[in-house]
Amino acid sequence: MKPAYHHQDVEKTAQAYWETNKTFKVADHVEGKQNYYCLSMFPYPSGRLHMGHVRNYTIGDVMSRYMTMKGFNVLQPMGWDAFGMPAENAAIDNKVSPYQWTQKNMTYMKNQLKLLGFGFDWDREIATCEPDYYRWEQWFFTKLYEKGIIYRKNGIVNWDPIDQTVLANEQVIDGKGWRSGAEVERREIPMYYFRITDYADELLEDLDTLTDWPLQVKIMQKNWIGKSQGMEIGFPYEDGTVRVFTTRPDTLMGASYVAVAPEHAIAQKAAANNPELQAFIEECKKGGTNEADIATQEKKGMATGAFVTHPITGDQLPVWVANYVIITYGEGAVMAVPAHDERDFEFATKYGLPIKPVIANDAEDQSYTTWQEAYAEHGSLINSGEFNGLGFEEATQAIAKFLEAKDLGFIKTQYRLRDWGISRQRYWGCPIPIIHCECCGDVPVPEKDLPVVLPNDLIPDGSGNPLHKNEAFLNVDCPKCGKAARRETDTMDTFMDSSWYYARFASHDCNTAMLDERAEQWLPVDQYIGGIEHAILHLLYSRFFHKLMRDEGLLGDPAKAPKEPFKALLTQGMVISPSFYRHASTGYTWYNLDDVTPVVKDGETTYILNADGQPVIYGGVQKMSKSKNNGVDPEFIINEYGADTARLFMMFSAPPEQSLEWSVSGVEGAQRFLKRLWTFGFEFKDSLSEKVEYDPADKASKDIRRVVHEELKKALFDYDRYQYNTVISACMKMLNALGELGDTEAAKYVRNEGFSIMLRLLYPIIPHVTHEIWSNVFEGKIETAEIPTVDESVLVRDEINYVIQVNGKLRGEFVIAASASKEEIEAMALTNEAAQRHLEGLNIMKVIVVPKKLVNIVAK
Ligand code: ANZ
Ligand code: ZN
Repeated sequence: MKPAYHHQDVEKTAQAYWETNKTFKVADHVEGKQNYYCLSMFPYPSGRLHMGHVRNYTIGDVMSRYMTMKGFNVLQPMGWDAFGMPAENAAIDNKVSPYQWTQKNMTYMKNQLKLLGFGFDWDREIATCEPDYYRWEQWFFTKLYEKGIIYRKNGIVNWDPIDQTVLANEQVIDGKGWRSGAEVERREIPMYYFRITDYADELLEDLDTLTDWPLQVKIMQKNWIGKSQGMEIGFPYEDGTVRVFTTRPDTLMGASYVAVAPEHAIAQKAAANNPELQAFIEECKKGGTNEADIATQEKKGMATGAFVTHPITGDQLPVWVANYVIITYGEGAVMAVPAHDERDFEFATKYGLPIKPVIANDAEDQSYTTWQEAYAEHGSLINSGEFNGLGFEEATQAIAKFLEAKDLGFIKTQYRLRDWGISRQRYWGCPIPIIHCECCGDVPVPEKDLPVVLPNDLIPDGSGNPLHKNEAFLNVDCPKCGKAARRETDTMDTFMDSSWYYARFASHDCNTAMLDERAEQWLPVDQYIGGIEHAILHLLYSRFFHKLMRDEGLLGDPAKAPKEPFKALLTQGMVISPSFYRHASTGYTWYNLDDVTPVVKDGETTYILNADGQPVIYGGVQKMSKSKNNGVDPEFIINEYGADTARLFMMFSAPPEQSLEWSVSGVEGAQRFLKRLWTFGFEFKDSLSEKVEYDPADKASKDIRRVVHEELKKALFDYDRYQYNTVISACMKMLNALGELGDTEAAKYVRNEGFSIMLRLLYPIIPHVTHEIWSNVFEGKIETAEIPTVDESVLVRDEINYVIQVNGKLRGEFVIAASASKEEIEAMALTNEAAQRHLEGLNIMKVIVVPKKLVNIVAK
């Protein structure tokens, strides 16, 4: 009797087999096999997997299983990015510790990952909130602190004056604290910074070595690093010099004032006896630290009353405080050239400051009353005295020479990239291993005292970091002088935790060092897979960490270690789905697809809510998200249709890098294919295991065999370029072709061979059902089967189709043996009935044979 396809049973059996046989446990070295490291970005343990995870990890799993079948020793690990803010928020809401909440989520999500059949080596599981892991992060911190790569300085944070706490950028909504609603202030506090700017050039240059990364990601990294060639120019005044950074030194003669950031020393000094200026500076500090907001806000400023001297003309230029100048970029001051800089133009127009054009402008109207006309590309200099007529390059050189002689300027490269501030004024993170001593200052925790363990049982209440009130954590003796001292309560940016986990997977259980020689064996990661949302920060910080670890000697000889952590990168597209909403008093209310029914009337589709029968508005197809309530719960899909269906649907509906639109009919279609596959396997179960001889004389079977190998050839090509959707269509064609086989010996042979090829091609994508079918009809286990190879001899056709043209027009066709001679082909064409009809009454002038394609008969 043929069993029916019950996905629950099939998936349970396969998963149990993998578990018992430790199928995905990987040794660090296997004789005769090359290592291959396939890594998917580890998730934040938010509670449940979403479809984005399912897609990401399915792609990784398909790659890993495919590479295993190709004979590689494949590492595919998984872990948890387990520190972070959501756990603190959940703790506040549910009165459980972030640790408990996170643990519960990890357990739940691990089970979900298992239900999806992903072949992770769970023995290497990492959770960043465990001391075994973060201990080494702390150790590395102390090393880098001693080297000076980590240093302490004041940084600016968002301060919520009501909750008395520091807010992350995403907790500032329209300039107000997300919980308190209080107007957020900018505050300066001491923080720890990584000197990532020391590596800016290397991070930029090595992008060129990443030939298997999406161009788009490399461009984003490049822009983020933002290398600008320019000049630092000094504007002297009685107490010193205001330094500015400019990318347009050629416009120096057009500088009509100097604008400084509110935090700039000259502004602070001027404000000391100017209450109005003081108030303005305070005003500027409101509204958070987000740079995009700073750039787009209305330009505001106030004169300081101070003047500086123009380094060439000697003119006195007023110094203004301006809200568009950022203290953390360049020198925190700009030479304002209103004729040629949009922001300066807006500001000068508003406050009546002079606008002096110094670059020749093509525009007809030279009045400079609006920005568009003032704008100039590089051009030749005007109104610039001795520099008139020079172009950008010459002017830059000449001005540099002039200023260098007076020690008031030099050519400089500036990066947009800032040093990376890693202090977070939060509880649920890796403690910064520093002890503050009144006598000795900041003392790094000695290696023997690591890890600094974060107490697991605190429950934050929204009023700041609970470590502040935790005496047991706070009080410690100074490692240097032994006097009573205090622990740092800030924790590390969670981007630090995720910057080196890829390396730790290799040395996951090493308790004597951060990494050991196994990291050398596995790195770089051969294939990294994750969302485009990590294109900038996560990838940049990981690349940076990699270089730091290399320079620390943690990856073997630094001269020989790989320069980059991730050889190839794939950024998977979004999972999108229709959205529906209604206007509500507080904005929008979003409704799930499941709660909505389409109504088609006069060819137009509208939607009603099932609950009340009233209309809802179609919001278009959007990225699945909680906020739009348009998500589909993977667990529901697994229960209802099975993991294989979910995996097949995801891989079939779009190539990995494109967005994938959720569709119930698509999911159902995927399941139907699985059932056909299943039915076919069990229908021919007995004949598939029969040993039979192939007979090439059986033409019908031979043709089908050729189709199988043709499709196999395409599928293998597509596997290597990650086009899994077309791999699947090739398999569908194979199954159709195999269905047409007869009952001869040769047919049985071809069915046997073809079905085995097809199952192996599908195994990486739908491992459960192929496991079960294989176990029933073939010998051994599919897990140890090799990827099928194309038999080129099967592809050789022994008959060829020709078309016949008479005077260039298509008139007929015929089939002839591939071995036929030119004469035989001509004869066949000329005797063809259809051709003869068109040749009646004509004289044949010439017969042209294009091999394997056509015969053209020229006649008059
Ligand atoms: C004069 C000038 C004339 C400028 C002109 C531009 C156009 P990038 O290319 O991004 O490096 N700038 C310098 N420091 C700043 C700060 N702390 N806050 C805000 N703006 C600052 O930008 C460099 C340009 O940004 C510099 O060149 C400076 O304005 C401004 F026709 O100087 B420029
Ligand atoms: Zn001390």
